Amino acid sequence: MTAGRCPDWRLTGRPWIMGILNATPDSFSDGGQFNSVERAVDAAGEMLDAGADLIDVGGESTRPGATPVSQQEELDRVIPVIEALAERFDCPLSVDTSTPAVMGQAVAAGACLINDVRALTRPGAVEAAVASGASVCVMHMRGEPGDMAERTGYQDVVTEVIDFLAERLRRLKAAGLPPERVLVDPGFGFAKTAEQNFALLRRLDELARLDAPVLVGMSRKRMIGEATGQPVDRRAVGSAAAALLAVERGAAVLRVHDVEATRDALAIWSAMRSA
Ligand code: PT1
Repeated sequence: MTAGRCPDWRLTGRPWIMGILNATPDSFSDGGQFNSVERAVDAAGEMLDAGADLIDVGGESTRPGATPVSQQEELDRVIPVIEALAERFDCPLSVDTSTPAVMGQAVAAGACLINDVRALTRPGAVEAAVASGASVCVMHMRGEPGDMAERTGYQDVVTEVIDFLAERLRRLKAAGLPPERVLVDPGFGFAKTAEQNFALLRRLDELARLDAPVLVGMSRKRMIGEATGQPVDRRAVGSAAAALLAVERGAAVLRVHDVEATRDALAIWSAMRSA
């Protein structure tokens, strides 16, 4: 029920599908607490039925322009959902947080992966993650969701992202986190223009040469909208296509909303590979 059931991300022969579960008020609240937890459990069940390998639970929106939430609010949103999911399903669970106290409690409640868009840079985050025994995913971004949209000046976005993640890997290794417990993520849509996001996608194989599995999250993001001209609710096909291009370049985990579309795209990839 705890970090013990965390899978070894390297030993699976195929990419993993991580289903996104937003435990934010806009997603699941029009009744009381119990009602919103039940609806989150139902949504997770649907994603698992559709082929998700793990579920990522987040209580803080980190999309561009989002405002921060308090630690207590984050705990109130996320912990009851993780507890309910751990009781109900035996799939691995991930917690999307940058807050040390949330990391510790989420792992105690059943999460085996800490997914931190701030790459464990908050005070106490590295220590909390190491002590938890869980795996961690460290992601590249600049600034905060509220101001990151303006911070897109790079010499070479791909090199800078790789250098940043390599440095975080060294830091985590020094802090005592075994390499098999760390994943890296280029942070699509975090302080990057659409052009920069697609450069990162095209050159993802360079990132995949780091000593860690690569997680990617492009699902329904603005980069998909800019390329397809589609609104956010019609980006499943574009997102699945982007996920497949990432897999072809070495991505190990796909963080997605549209699990069925992603599963079918991966089935084509697997069929081709085994032919
Ligand atoms: C991500 C990610 C995440 N994305 C990881 N965790 C979000 N590891 C939340 C847009 O451009 O990529 N990797 N947790 C969601 N954040 C965004 C960012 C949502 C940009 C939308 C956009 O539309």
